[in-house]
Amino acid sequence: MVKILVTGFEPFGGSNVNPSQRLVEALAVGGVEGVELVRVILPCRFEDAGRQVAAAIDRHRPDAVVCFGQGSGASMAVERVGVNLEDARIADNAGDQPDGRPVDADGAPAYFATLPVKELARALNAGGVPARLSLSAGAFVCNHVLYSALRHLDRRGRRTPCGFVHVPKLPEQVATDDFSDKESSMGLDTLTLGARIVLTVVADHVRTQAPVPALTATTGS
Ligand code: PCA
Repeated sequence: MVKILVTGFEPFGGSNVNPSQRLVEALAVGGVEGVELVRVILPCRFEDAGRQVAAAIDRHRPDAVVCFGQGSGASMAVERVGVNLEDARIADNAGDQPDGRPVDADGAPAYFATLPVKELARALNAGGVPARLSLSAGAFVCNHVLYSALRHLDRRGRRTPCGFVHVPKLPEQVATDDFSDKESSMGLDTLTLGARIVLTVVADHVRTQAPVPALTATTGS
């Protein structure tokens, strides 16, 4: 079994639901073949979210880390980079609204996600789930979590694949009681299918990266 830490976020920005939380919960039903899931819902708060993902990494020592969060747009967005920047258009759930603050004053400017990002976007599209690559996870709490997780693994000297996927809103989040055109959305079934595809590809990636144990032990004689 490949152990994967999967995270989603609590609702934020006045919504009472977050698609990333819903899809992480939906994964529990039936699980993912060959994968031991460790599921964690993170707070949408700069002060806690990064620390909680780092603590979960230390506690569970996963083979891979896949974080999901609510984005905008019509596609799942596989993020390529986490940046050392917090710059928020809205306040987080603790009322914190940083204006150009670093995630870590002593940290590197950015980290690349270490998941097979192109393979993930390809597999999602091939599986019928609209997906794209994204060059930046923004500068809100999702980016904070991506940067914090990658920095933590780097500091611990671990090569654990780690990355982030932004997902569209749920249909019920964009439906309004007027007759205007609506924002893009993705239903929970498609979101959950997408998450399963992501985790299956990541688990295969871990299996092929894992060092093959020696068939015979050397005696040193
Ligand atoms: N999306 C926000 C934070 C929590 C979430 O689900 C973001 O894109 O930063």
